[in-house]
Amino acid sequence: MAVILDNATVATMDDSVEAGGYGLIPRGAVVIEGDRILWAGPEALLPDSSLPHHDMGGRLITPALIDCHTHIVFAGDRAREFEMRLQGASYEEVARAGGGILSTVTATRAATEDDLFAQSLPRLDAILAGGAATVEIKSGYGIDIETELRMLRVARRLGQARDVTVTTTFLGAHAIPPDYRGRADAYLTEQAIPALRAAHAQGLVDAVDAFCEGIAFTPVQVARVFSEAQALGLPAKLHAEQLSNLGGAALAARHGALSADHLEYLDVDGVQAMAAAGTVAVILPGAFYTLRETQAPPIARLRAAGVPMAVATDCNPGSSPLTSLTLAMNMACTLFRLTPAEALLGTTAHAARALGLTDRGRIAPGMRADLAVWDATHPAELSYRIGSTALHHRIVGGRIDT
Ligand code: DI6
Ligand code: FE
Repeated sequence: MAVILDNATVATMDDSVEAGGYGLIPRGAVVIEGDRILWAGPEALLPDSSLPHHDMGGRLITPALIDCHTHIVFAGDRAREFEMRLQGASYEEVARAGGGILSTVTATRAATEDDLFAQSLPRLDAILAGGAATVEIKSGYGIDIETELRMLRVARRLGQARDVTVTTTFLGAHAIPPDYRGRADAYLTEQAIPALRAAHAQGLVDAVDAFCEGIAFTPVQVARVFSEAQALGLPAKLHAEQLSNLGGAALAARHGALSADHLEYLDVDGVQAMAAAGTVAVILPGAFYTLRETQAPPIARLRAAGVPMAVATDCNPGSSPLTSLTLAMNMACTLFRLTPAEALLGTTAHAARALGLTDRGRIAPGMRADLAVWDATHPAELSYRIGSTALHHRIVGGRIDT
């Protein structure tokens, strides 16, 4: 049975937003049936106003938010490393000294599946409490076959435990384990690629990512991982140009990747390659902020080239212990000069595209009825607030009051 959500301002994020708006309908209504949107438009034009109504109390309705880049499955924390960095150690120095990602690997390997689930669930809940209904979760703190599979099982379980779509990304090429130091290719051959094959065979993988960086994997090694992903029919993503420029974004674009993420050190060639391939630029201001990075991604160039930009939390224990998408949007505006409309597009329509999902991220007929209802009158308010959320409630798969 269809229902009407009325007495609302509706930010559809429809195609007109590419021209700078929100697809805003001031006295708007949305009609949903089952898990789909049937209709959205001005209240005065409702096709059948005899259907049951839910009064939204004049609130703002947007597509439910999408966090398209997280690492929320991990054990332990890295607060001590935060202290070390504040005393002058760089992220790379901590990593080269065996801390950083590898310290989370030690904690994650030691955790049971239930423990990992219990430690990760509050992070998922925090992201959902900020208005999200789709969350991508990466592996990459196991970096051995058994623990990578365990992380991905936990990610799938998280998706079943809450009203959310979880998509999983295999990130076996995240760091080189201590026993493979100086032998990254052997690690890929003996652990990462077999782990990817096994995880894929068990239905645990939706996409494949890698960390292309001086402290991680070279472009040639990343290309090996991408070839394997391609052989399995899985889309690629890449942590690229976060700390230095290795041409990772162009490599990702050549492999038809859904997205290249971080991009602080992206150059003009990388921008052009992404534009030509339609690769989404996922902007992660939480990591920029936490690492006190000073070089911002080339937002003006990306915008001018028409590269779609997404915004995500990058929630992880090292470089971005952030569970608020609206705070990520705020940082994207204040630190990187995205407009609030671009920031919201970045956590809705463009985030969907960064995950290869075509059924969400905008309010339009046929799309999933994943909506966020906000105590706000204008969508710029979502990017404007710091440290509080205006979320009133989420509607997930058409279920009201979740
Ligand atoms: N870049 C990041 O920002 C995260 N992973 C990556 O490749 C950080 C992961 C961590 O420090 O635990
Ligand atoms: Fe990341």
